[in-house]
Amino acid sequence: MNQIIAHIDMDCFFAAVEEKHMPELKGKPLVIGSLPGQRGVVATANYTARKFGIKSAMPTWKAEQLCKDAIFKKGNHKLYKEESNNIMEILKKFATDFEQVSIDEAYLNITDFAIKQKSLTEAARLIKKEVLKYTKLTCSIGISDSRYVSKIASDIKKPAGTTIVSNNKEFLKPLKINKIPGIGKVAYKKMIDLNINTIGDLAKANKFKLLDNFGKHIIKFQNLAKGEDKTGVSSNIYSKHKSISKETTFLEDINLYECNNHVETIANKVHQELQKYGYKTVSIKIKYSDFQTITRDYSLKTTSKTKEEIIKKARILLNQIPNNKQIRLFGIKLSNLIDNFQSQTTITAFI
Ligand code: TTP
Ligand code: MG
Repeated sequence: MNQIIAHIDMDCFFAAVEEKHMPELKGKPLVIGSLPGQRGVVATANYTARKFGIKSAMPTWKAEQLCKDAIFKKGNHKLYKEESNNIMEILKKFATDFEQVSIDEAYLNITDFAIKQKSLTEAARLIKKEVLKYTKLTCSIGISDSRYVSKIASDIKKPAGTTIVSNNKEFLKPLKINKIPGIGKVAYKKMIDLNINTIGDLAKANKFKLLDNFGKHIIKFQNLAKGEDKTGVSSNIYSKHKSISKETTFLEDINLYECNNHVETIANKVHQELQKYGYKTVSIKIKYSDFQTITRDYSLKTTSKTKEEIIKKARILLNQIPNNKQIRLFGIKLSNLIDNFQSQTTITAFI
C-alpha cells in the first residue's frame, strides 16, 4: 500500500459542542436528543452520561431511568453544522485527499504531512492539537494504510485517543465482529450463531459456508477481515470548490446546432478555473426561450483534468437533446472535483 490514511472522529460531538457553548454543563451527565416526556431517542451523550450506560439511539425514557440526574437538551443542528464546517477546514490542511463522511468524521490522506514529522504519533498529536486549539473540541484518530482499519482504529481509544496500526491483520484479529463498519444487527447475530465471533474468525472462515449464509457481499467483508483493503481516500473537495460552472446568455436565441459552436468557449472558461483539481462529472445546462431549463450529466469512469474531455462530453450531452426549441442560455458545470495527488510511501517507513 502506498498511502497513510487517517480517520478522524470527533468525541461525543453534539454533546461536546453544547458543553463548549455552555461550560456550566461540563462534568455533568448530558444527553442530547429528545426531551423527557417525548417519544424519541438519544442522539448522543457525553462521556459522563455514558458511564451510566446511556448511548446513541436509546429511547429517552430509558436514558432517564439509567441516570436520574442527567441533563437533557434538544439538538441545535445549525450550531453543529457550523462547528463541523470549521473542523473540516482545519483537517483539510493536513490532507492531500480529503473525504468527509459524516458531520463529525473524515478520512484524510496524510502521507505528505506524515513524511515531514518524526513519527505517526507526532503527526496525530499535531492534528489533534490544531483541532483543539481552534475549536476547543477533542477528536480521536486512527491511522493505518487502510481506510477501513483506520475507521475501526479511531474508535479504539475514545475520547481523545490515537491508534496507529502497522499490521492490519493482527490488529483486526481479536476484535469483535460488529466492529466492522457495515455489519448490521442481523448479520451480526447470524455470525455469532455460526461461531464467528471475532474479525479473525471471519478472516479464516470457510468461503463457501459464508457465501451460503450471507451471499456474495460477504466476500468484501472477509477480505477486509484479512486486512486486505485497497480503498483509498476518494477526495471530495467540500471547500470553495464544490463545483465550477460557466454559462452564457445569447443576445439572440439560437438553435441546438448553433449552440454546439459555443461549447469550446465555455469549456475554456470552466477549465481555466479548474486549477489543480480534476473532475469526474461534466454537466450541461440549457435554458430555452420559454425559460424551461434542463440539465444533463456525464459521469466519467476516471478523473480527468483536460479541456478536450470537457468539450467531448459536453458535445455528447448536447447531441442527445432534441433540436426542437430555441435556446437562450447554455452552460457547462464540472463537479465531483478531485485532488488527484498520489504518493508512493509505505506505512512501515514510519514505525
Ligand atoms: P458519532 O461519531 O457516532 O458519535 P459521537 O461523536 O457522539 O460519539 P463518539 O465519541 O463515540 O464518536 O456521531 C456523531 C454525531 O451524530 C453525534 O454526536 C450525534 C449524531 N448521532 C445521532 O444523532 N444519532 C445516532 O444514532 C448517532 C450514532 C449519532
Ligand atoms: Mg464522533
